[in-house]
Amino acid sequence: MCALASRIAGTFAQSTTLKFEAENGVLSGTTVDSVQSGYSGSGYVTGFDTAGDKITFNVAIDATALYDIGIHYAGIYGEKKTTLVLNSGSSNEISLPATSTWATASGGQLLLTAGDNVLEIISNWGWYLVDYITLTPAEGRPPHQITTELVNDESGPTAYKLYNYLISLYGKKILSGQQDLKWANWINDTIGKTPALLSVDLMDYSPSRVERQGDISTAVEDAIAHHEKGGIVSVLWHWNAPIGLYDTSENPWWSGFYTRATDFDVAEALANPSSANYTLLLRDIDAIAIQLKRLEAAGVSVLFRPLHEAEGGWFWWGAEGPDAAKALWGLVFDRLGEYHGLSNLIWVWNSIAEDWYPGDDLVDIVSADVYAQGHGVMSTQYQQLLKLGNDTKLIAAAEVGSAPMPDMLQAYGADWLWFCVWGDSYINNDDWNSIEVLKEIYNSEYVLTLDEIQGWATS
Ligand SMILES: [Ca+2]
Repeated sequence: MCALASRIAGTFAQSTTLKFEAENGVLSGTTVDSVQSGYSGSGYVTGFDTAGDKITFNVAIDATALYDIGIHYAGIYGEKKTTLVLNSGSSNEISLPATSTWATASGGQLLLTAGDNVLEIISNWGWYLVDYITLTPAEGRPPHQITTELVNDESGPTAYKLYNYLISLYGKKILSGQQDLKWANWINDTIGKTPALLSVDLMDYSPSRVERQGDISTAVEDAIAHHEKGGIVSVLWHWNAPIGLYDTSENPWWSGFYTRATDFDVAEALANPSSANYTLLLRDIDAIAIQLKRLEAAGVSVLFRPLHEAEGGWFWWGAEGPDAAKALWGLVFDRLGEYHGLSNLIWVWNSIAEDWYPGDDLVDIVSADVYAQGHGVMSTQYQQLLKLGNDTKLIAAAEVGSAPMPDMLQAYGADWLWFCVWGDSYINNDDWNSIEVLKEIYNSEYVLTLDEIQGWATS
């Protein structure tokens, strides 16, 4: 009875939300005010007008646990961002939407350790008011409910072999991944381990590049070589705009996947299926189909990630907003799946925002590209993707600057299925990934490398 009673008491204590008034924190470059009514306690903190202005909260915790962070704030000067830093470690950027009065923004989840913790709220965009923060022990998550069917009816045994293997790993391990064969080889030479997953770019198969530079890409050969070593292949496509490249010194033709480098209007092209520009979209998709068919013929299952980072708007396929991007996704999906009958593709979507999501029936895996230094677990993005796919879709960190630390991934329950570090100036740069840290990650039991996944395609 006694043990049970104490356990119930402990459970009760842990489920209590802890509240910390901003005005009781340690202020640096910030001040307490009370003009905006409706605040809690004796006031709120304002004056985030210079980089480094902050509030420091000293938080004592009984037992190490994951907490949901709430920030009670007023965004009366418009949409802002703040930076949340735990124990002088990795930082999280938190969105503070515009509000006319007090509201609560989610600060994501943080793993607080038993004893004293230091939480800092640092200016970032500045110009917001902070009333208090809350820390609530995170609730346990029900098991993932990953759908067993791929979205493309044409999907064959090759695609299912990979998909079923991925499902079997999800939540248990993370696949190491690297962009470009050159850098995968560099990891092997430097760390003594080879990434399980290789990502290649179909960029140089874009017809507007082939027109100018000829057939120079080796992406398909690289992918087949990795496949033949028992590896997993991911494919993205920096789709050079079909036409309308400015080709100036600031925006040369080879940067033609950027919005800034072309006047190609994807919304207009899609709205006019009889137009020359619509025909050029099909021409380009068909050119890519030829390459994907070579992979299909070689027995390669492809984690296919076209139209990546659409929501950023910096690539032309995202420049005209979510409706055009989703329509283009639908066109690529139908053309490659139904028209060309490709059976080896697993469709990887790469934007987080809900209004950009093509829908559960057009996406197999949801993913995000995250460029933040410090080997953080990208918990906020993981939680957003869980919600986006209603926890029925596998989740991948399709591009990262810094590889995530495996012990933290497990502590946070951030079940990214793979991480893939971008190439030159990220994987080989101490600011993003030191060799020492890469060795720790690549030698972790939680991280799968090429030697550890042998046989997945044949077993
Ligand atoms: Ca307050």
